[in-house]
Amino acid sequence: MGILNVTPDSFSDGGQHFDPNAAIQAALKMMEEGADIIDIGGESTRPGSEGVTQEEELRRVMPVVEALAVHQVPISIDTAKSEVARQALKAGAVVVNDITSFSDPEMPLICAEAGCKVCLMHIQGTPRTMQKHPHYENVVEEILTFLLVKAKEAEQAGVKREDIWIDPGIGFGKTVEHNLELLKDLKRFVDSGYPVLIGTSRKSFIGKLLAAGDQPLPADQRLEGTLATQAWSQIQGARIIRAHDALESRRTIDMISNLQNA
Ligand code: 9MG
Repeated sequence: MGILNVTPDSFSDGGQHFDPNAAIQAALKMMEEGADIIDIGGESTRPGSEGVTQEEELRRVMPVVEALAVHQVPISIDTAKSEVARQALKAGAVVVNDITSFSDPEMPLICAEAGCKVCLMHIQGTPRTMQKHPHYENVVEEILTFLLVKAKEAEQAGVKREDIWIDPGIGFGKTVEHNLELLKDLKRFVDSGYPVLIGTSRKSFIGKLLAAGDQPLPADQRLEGTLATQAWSQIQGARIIRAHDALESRRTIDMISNLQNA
């Protein structure tokens, strides 16, 4: 899943694709490089970021969704707003990536009616507050239980079981140790039977773990760390890898698949 942030301020590529034409070209390039689907987001989820209005989010994403639909690109809409999801689905999106797991009460029905895939992600707090003091008694148990409850709710609203993906939400209200525990025990999520999506690309825990001295590794130097976490996740059974660097991630995934199938 190639990442396309149509925002002025996302954490590692903010502003790069803010112009719709640049965004469309970037998405087409990721498809050429091996992405299977493009995740389009118009609201930054960077730690500390503020939300945007529905109007602004629609203004950012819809021209890109519409253009990519014409190019037959499989589109995931990264939004927590049901109206943004509704319009994107109408324009051709096939996945709703909701980092709040249906905080908008209209979202389940809209997804059920559209018959789209849905990614339910765990977040503690909101992007503005999530990294203040993340706390869990047992991070793996709590997040797995949360996701299973949300998946049941989605099914009760009419989303088909096979259309539900789950995602522990690496970096969303988690310390470095929480992220490592979740990745180490990823099989627990895979064993639920729901396809698992994992998003580690360029995230700050990689920068912190690979820090040079007391300076975290900057986002543009986190590729190797990212690919290591993606390979690990694939080996544990994750099915969807959310990535900025489509070419490098595709090659890593294909190499692991070759080894798995040998
Ligand atoms: C939007 N977004 C940013 N990081 C993400 C992650 O790890 N998972 C999902 N589903 N969405 C994410």
